[in-house]
Amino acid sequence: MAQDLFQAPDYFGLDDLLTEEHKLVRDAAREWVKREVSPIIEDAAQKAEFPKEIIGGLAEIGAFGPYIPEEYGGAGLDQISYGLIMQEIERGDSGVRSTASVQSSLVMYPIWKYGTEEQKQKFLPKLASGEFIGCFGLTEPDFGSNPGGMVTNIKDMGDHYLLNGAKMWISNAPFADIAVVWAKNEEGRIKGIIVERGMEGFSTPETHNKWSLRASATGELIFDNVKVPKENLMPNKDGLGAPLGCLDSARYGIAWGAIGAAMDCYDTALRYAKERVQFDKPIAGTQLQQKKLAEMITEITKAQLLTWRLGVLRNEGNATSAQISMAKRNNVDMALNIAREARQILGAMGITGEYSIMRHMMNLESVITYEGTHDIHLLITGLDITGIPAFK
Ligand code: TGC
Ligand code: FAD
Repeated sequence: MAQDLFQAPDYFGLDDLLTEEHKLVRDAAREWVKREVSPIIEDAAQKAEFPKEIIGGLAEIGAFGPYIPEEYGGAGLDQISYGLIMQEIERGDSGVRSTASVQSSLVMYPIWKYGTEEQKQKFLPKLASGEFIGCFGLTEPDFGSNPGGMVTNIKDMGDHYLLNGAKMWISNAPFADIAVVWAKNEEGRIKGIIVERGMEGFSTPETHNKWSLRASATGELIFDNVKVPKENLMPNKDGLGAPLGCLDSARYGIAWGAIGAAMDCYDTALRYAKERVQFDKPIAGTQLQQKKLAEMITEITKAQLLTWRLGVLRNEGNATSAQISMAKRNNVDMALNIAREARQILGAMGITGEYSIMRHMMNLESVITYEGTHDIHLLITGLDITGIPAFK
């Protein structure tokens, strides 16, 4: 990939809304991405490999459990710092941000919120340091947008649970040390249970041939009569609201992350358009390319403001799930549109790995689908404003 010359756009002076701590956290993440992610990410994506060598660095910049209390190994930061870290990581690559999102919001968050004190002590510090990597199993072959229909199940066998079923499309699965798995008990109630690599009957085959999120490892979770100790059940919340609560936190991080991908595409396209001469002048001097660039910075700015406000609401504990859905949906769609337009500005160069745009564009096709599809988030807004569910 060409040298990383990224300069973050801030058209409405959003930095003035950030504290010194926010800026320090963001700048540390930004520098780390430039130094450790940009030089290797194109190669990792081409090879379809998650670059495990960056796990320690992710932990060091606080990307694993940014808002988890320090007593459990987390960074103890607020929600805006969490968002800014996700923005900077996804500026590098959505697949790397996925690993951080899953670890923080889909593995550490449920253990912190729904787990026992023993589970928190056993798992959270190791997850925060990157010694353990986790994954989150909700989606099943026949239940994607409708996870409430899941068939994966646990049976109480007295001294342990017997777990059967399968999950698919699971980020981090192929190398995860633990999996937070959602399964129904005999009464049909959804429970969260921690499954550890090495348990007999538990396997994690990798999903190959992805054209998207290639630097993230995706796989299945297969449970064939897995004996899970009773102490691995998370007792403090059940029902579909338990996994959906984790998704609120992850979707919030994605809303920020998508801005990072959009900023990188815009910044790359702006620089290229100023340098690329056709018909004896830079293409940035043509009305058509200016229209694209001007619309990009307008959309990025709107998303930045929306998301900063959402962060304030999250810090106050007042953000609703529907507000998070709106931000996730808007920002990912915005980023994908910008990636498509930016790629055109680069002409043929835009399809190469010399520039990050095509990789962002392909990654965002997953981001617009996972953690609730573009359609599902629209229906969540529809339900919120009308009071009538239109899913079924
Ligand atoms: P519904 O009847 O509406 O709700 C069931 C229960 O859940 C509660 N609830 C929520 N709780 C917390 N946060 C939310 N966002 C919540 N939304 C709903 C609700 O109050 C109710 O509670 P209770 O106590 O009454 O039982 O459920 P439904 O079956 O009609 O489905 C609603 C729907 C479609 C919105 C939901 O199922 C949904 O969001 N579907 C999308 C599935 C999804 O997002 N899957 C993501 C899988 S994980 C993933 O993609 C990770 S990618 C990670 C990466 O690599 O970055
Ligand atoms: P479906 O639910 O089959 O949807 C297909 C289409 O139908 C979509 O366009 C959808 O919007 C539309 N649709 C569905 N229902 C309705 C409706 N009621 N009204 C109108 N339209 C509807 N899951 C995990 O649990 N953990 C993970 O770590 C994870 N990581 C992922 C990583 C990647 C790279 C990808 C691609 C997915 C990942 N997922 C993960 C799964 C992801 O959450 C699901 O793919 C997503 O929720 C959609 O489910 P589905 O693919 O089965 O699509």
